[in-house]
Amino acid sequence: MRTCEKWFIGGFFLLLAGVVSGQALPVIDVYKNPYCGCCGNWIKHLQATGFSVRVHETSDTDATRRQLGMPATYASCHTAKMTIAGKSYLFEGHVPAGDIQRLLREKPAALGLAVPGMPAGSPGMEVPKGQEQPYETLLILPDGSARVYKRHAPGQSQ
Ligand SMILES: [Cu+2]
Repeated sequence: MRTCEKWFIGGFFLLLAGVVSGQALPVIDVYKNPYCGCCGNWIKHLQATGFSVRVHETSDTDATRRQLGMPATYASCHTAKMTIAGKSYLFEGHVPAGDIQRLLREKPAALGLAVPGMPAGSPGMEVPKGQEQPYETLLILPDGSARVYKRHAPGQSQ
């Protein structure tokens, strides 16, 4: 086999692996205000990681958050929902895709993840270097309490 053929076949399988792993990531339903720019940037961040996103526009994100069951204490600009194997998780705010992937692996007994507020430097909230703030991704437990799931240092949004 000539080298170029090997490269071609190798490339094909890499592409196939990419497609398969992309499809393995579940769909995330995102509820956001139509005028929210940083919500749109967070959606792009999810898509770049391989998640499929369905966007639902709402003029009242507080009401949507309440309906979905995310406690208002952890509020941010958008709420998302993902269902895997009959189990649903909620994501509030600018949660890094890497934390969602970890949740998919660990499947904890939890309501979901939240990054309350809109910390500068979180995915979708990109700011010039040096202006990022540290933030935490919280694991929201079924009783509504929270524990730190991941600490994010300034400059590493993932
Ligand atoms: Cu935001």
